[in-house]
Amino acid sequence: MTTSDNTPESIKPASTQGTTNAIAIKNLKNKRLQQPTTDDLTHGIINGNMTALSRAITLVESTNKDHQKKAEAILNLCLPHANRSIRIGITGVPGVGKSTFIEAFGMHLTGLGKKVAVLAVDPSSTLSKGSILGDKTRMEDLVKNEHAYIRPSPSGNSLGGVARKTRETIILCEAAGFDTILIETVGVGQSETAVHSMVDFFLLLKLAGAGDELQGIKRGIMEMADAIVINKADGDNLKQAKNAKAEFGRALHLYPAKDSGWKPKVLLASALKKEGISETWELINTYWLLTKDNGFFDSKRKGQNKFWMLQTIEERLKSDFYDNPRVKQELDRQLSLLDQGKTTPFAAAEMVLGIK
Ligand SMILES: Nc1nc2c(ncn2[C@@H]2O[C@H](COP(=O)(O)OP(=O)(O)OP(=O)(O)O)[C@@H](O)[C@H]2O)c(=O)[nH]1
Ligand SMILES: [Mg+2]
Repeated sequence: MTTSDNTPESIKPASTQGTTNAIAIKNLKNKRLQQPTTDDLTHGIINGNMTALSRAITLVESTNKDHQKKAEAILNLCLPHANRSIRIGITGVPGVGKSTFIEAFGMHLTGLGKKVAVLAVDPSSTLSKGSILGDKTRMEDLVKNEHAYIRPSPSGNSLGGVARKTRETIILCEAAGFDTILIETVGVGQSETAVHSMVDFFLLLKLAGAGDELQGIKRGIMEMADAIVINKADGDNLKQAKNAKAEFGRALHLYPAKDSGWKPKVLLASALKKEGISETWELINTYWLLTKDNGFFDSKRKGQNKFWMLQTIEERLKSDFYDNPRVKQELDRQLSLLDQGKTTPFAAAEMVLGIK
């Protein structure tokens, strides 16, 4: 069908209608005009505007190159306003009560006048695009609290990528005035190591009565913990929880002393009954005072910055290398030669690495 026929304007397909087109273009232009600039977003964040914060985090999470550039600019401008916070990692197996605990803990903190941001590093979201904080239902009050900000975990194809996004999101939240950052992760895999390298204090939630194997907790995670909170210490479970507290206390004594000069502690809590919540905060405060005083707090953050810089370089080198079309081609060729027994893994690797 041509557009030079005599069909009345009103029944022509939308794409050929002059007036509709003009309106569409105008709308598009308006929409572009409405897109805030990086300066707008930065200004908004620093003034505590939650919409600006959410938009900037969306840019951080985007894989679009333009968005990433914008995100970088915003991060640079926000950096001088960040850092004034305490970052707390909370880990534990599924069902231990992390979300319930964060709800109670977050409400307690906002009650003390704190501004609380809740983020997550969720290894499962890299596969299923799901989200650890999908269950916002467990944070009913905190979700509605104007001094709290809850952001579901970003998705991505590598834990490194997801962790980087979370780290950058921490900076944005701090610039927006959040002074307490809670980062939730499931304590069953690699993610808690990533979270450990971005927090000041690492809290492990455990259950009484379930063996370590059953709880899927590796010894390494116990060693990383600055505190172990035995949750669900209520009802029939209380006696068992008290026993577990004594047992974990003894176990922690066996670990080597930490550089922080801090001796990890064990506490009992019932997130459901909101017990042990204020005690947990007091404990973290004691840690903060100690490590601020002995210089560990600041030196740990500096160490983490170096770690993330090197991590970023590594990630970039790897992705640049594998994205190179000539590398892809040579890789395929060498894999097939290897398959046919015509080369060795080392010779094949050398050939691929030799691509410039
Ligand atoms: N009795 C008791 N139940 C609790 C307590 N804390 C949490 N629960 C219950 O335990 C279940 C799991 O709690 P969640 O807060 O969703 O646990 P989670 O660790 O966030 O779980 P995932 O998000 O799946 O990793 C829920 O049914 C809670 O009501 C507690 O202190 N006492
Ligand atoms: Mg949860």
